[in-house]
Amino acid sequence: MKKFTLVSLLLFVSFITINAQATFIQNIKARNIQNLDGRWHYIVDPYETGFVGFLGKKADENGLSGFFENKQQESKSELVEYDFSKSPTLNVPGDWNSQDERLLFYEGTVWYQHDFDVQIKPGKRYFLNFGAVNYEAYVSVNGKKAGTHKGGFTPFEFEVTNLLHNGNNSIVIKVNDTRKKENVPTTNFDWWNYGGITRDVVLAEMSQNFIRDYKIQLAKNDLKTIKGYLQLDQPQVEQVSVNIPEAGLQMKLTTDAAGKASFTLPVKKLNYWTPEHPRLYDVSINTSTDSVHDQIGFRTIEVRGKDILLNGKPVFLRGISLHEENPMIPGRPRSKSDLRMLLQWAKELNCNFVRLAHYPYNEYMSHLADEMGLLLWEEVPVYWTIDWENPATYEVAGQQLTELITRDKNRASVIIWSVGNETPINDAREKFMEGLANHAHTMDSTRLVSAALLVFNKDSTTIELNDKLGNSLDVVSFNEYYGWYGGGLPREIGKFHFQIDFNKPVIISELGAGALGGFHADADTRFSEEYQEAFYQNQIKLVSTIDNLRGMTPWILVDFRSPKRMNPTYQNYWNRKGLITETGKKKKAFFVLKAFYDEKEKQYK
Ligand code: GCB
Repeated sequence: MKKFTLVSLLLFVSFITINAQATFIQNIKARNIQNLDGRWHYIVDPYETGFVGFLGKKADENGLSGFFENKQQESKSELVEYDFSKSPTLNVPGDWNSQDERLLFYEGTVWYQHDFDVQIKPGKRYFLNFGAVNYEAYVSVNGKKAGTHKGGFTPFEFEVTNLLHNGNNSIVIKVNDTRKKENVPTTNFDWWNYGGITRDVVLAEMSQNFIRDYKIQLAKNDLKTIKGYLQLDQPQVEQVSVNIPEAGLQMKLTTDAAGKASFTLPVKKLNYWTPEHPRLYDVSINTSTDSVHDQIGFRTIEVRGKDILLNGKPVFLRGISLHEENPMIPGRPRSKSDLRMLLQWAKELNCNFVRLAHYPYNEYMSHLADEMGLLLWEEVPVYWTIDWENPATYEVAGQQLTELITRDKNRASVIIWSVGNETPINDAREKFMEGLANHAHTMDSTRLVSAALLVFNKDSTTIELNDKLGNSLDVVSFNEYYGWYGGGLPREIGKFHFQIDFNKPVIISELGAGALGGFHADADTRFSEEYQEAFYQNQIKLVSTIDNLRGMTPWILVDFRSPKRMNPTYQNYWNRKGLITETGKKKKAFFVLKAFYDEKEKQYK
């Protein structure tokens, strides 16, 4: 019998209440914004001197001074042991690791400071929005705390109307990217822990009441109905209109007392969004004081038996996995064109699908995928071992999922929410991840939910998938590396077969082998292009025997930096499983996968 302790009761209570509200304005880039990107001063603070006094008290809670005050020496006798104005600068957006040689392996606190001008308009409200800061952010404006945020890959925002003044203003952010057990991701992961303000920072000028959020999509599995809602910031009854002129749709609505209006619109004529014809429609939403424009594509996605149906038609997901890294910098992408380069490479592989592993990417990515015609798998960093029994960990995982779904729910390209990757099978993890899967389904019933699961050897030739988390997922996906990790050499892959205990569509979310671009040898030689090529040839034969196979996202499009890959001859801190080298050269295996995808494309025409 299980013991019912106070701890498990607390766990149970906290495990059912993920906050479904994100704290940022929908589609911030389409609002009246001032971009604060540029060169920001920075101070590396490994001992937290700018925040914690020598007797251990935190400055902000104890009225002590801290670097958030951005103090300048005022008299020649005054002691001030830092000075942002004389400190060097970093590019924002951008990680610190790739901008200062001394910081390549640095994990800890870095302070950022930036001056900016504002002309305050009476009656307006101001919101400071960050695309992402890895991992913890403490934000102050003109010496006063604006707020804090945890989670390195999703947007957050604070209202700063009362903190700003006309003319020059100063913003200071303490960023800390220390890996911690209770964080999501936790202490161990196979990618670079890029710290810093890695995405855009903008200041939005809004009216007193404004359109805070909206969703406009086809109703679940229904090509004939558009369904949606909009939510005002203040609970107020207001006249609003929603227009999609090119589809001949316009509507006048009144919000309820809570400031919300929901609607259903019968479709007259729509060109549905597909990867081949990624048609986007101009959408505008207007109130008496606010308006917002978006470009939205309309498509349905559903599972029927073993099939995935896009607009009612079976589709095979010709995919590839990605990391959000520009290998040429190398570091986090700093612009939309860096991201476009990655998606362009996926197109050259003849993909119609991309897995954005293992965390939420820059929001430009889903906009680009909408434009370029690529379906997306989006994921939260619930990766490997997580502190499964810790309610605070569950909360921050849930919050990242909420923020991701809130941000990308209007993007036609996004078809799958993934609640994690390669997590061990046990009760606490089951509860944790089931909770996340249910949360994703509740927040968005129009998309599919999946997770990259693990498979195990049932005997020396049978690979079994029987993780019961699969019951909570629409599509079962798993990672397997037979021919690279365990399971012998590429030429031995043929001895395996799969036993999949689910009657659902299957996506192989990872398979892959390492190769150093330009290193040629026979197919038994590790890290040769020939080894990787043979691996792909034999893996394609193996996975093609899976009756339910409806897609795959091999690991990975491009070599990426990882502190876990230390072989000095072949790796040198790069994970070499890319089909493309860090200088953009295609390896032999690239062409093997492309040929398979060309075939699949014909088969599913
Ligand atoms: C995996 C992980 C991925 C790693 C990859 C590898 O299973 O999901 O994050 O980078 O294997 O290269 O080992």
